[in-house]
Amino acid sequence: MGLTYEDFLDLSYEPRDSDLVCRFRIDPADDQTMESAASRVASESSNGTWAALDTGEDFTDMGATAFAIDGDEIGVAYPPGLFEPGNMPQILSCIAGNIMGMKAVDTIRLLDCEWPREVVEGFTGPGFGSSVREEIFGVEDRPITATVPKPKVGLSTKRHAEVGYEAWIGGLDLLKDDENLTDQSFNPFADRLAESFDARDRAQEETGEVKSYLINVTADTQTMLERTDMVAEAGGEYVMVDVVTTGWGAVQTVRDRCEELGLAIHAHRAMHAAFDRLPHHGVSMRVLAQISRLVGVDQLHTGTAGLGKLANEDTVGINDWLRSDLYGMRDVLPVASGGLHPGLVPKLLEATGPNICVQAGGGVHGHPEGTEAGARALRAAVEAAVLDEPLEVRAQESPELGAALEKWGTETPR
Ligand code: RUB
Ligand code: CA
Repeated sequence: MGLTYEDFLDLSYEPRDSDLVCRFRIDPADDQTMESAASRVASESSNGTWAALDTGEDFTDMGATAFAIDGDEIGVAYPPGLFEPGNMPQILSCIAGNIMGMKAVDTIRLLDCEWPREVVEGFTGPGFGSSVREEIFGVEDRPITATVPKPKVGLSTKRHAEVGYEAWIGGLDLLKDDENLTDQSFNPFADRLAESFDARDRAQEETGEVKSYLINVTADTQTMLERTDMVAEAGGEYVMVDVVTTGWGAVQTVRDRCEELGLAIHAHRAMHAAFDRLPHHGVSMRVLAQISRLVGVDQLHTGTAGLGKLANEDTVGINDWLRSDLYGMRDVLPVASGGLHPGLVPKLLEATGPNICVQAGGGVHGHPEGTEAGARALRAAVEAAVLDEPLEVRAQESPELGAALEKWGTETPR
């Protein structure tokens, strides 16, 4: 009758289709074997504890099973009844909760999940996904483009909106706030919202193209909802949320409000590296991306396939997962960002394909002739790359692209 660690290890178990299957990389503590550590992972992440327990008759077994050990990786299967439908924080309190600090392992990393239909169907998923390209911008054949004003924060509201205007008329689709810009006194949210949409309207009129703005609503949940309402009222198409720092439950709440208002969500992943940077511990970016899709963001930063300034885990594999079949759930548009400039665009699109958002900050505003020219250069690079036209050829008709190539070449920035 007693429930002990051994009850959670069964290497002959074959996961059922309805199980949530997780793959972990573990390094057992000195006094543990792979087997004993694996059984403790399955126990602590489901219904076990360190003491042997008498379970009694009215116990409904919600135990996980460590069913595979392969080198330093283990497989654990969870019965779907363990999870509250549609509650991402609760799921993570199981599969990425106490086990992350358990003494039985020196390190543990959640590498990958296979999400069964029963769990997936508890979530709404993205409202738009990569259809934002067509549904918002009417663009089918090329990546959409975005820029984030630099310096990162500190620009006045007026200057921020001017930079946006220059980027839009230079040919970019999206202006994006930086992750640490919200509602500071040098650039208050309400003023930025009003002035940026004014500038957006002018840019749309002048260019005849659809333009949009990713304004950062990140805050406590109640404030995020108020800001989301303000964005809808101002005629916006998107909100931007720092999904990791905000927390997944709050993202789910914002997602519901966005459904009512018809808004899309741009997910910035600031702080993801606290979970995914060390290869032996934490939660992989792959899993963070899976969570993002389930809770329903439409666009997510997934890195630059190694071309930019930041360390990236398997951008291409993650992007493939974001587009893969998931019981009819919409996909997520990957955003490539962080140290990009026009000269890197062909290599980027070779790695990722065109169904992405290409985002550059310094690689637009650092152009020798300023933001508008930088925007023209990035747009020209994107248009050439989708046609497989060499950038030097396109530069003959785009002096702005020529100047960008002269300044930055085609190399990763240091
Ligand atoms: C981009 C920038 C973004 C990063 C975040 O600016 O600072 O916050 O994209 O990284 P720049 P990631 O183009 O000047 O580097 O997209 O990898 O999450
Ligand atoms: Ca170190």
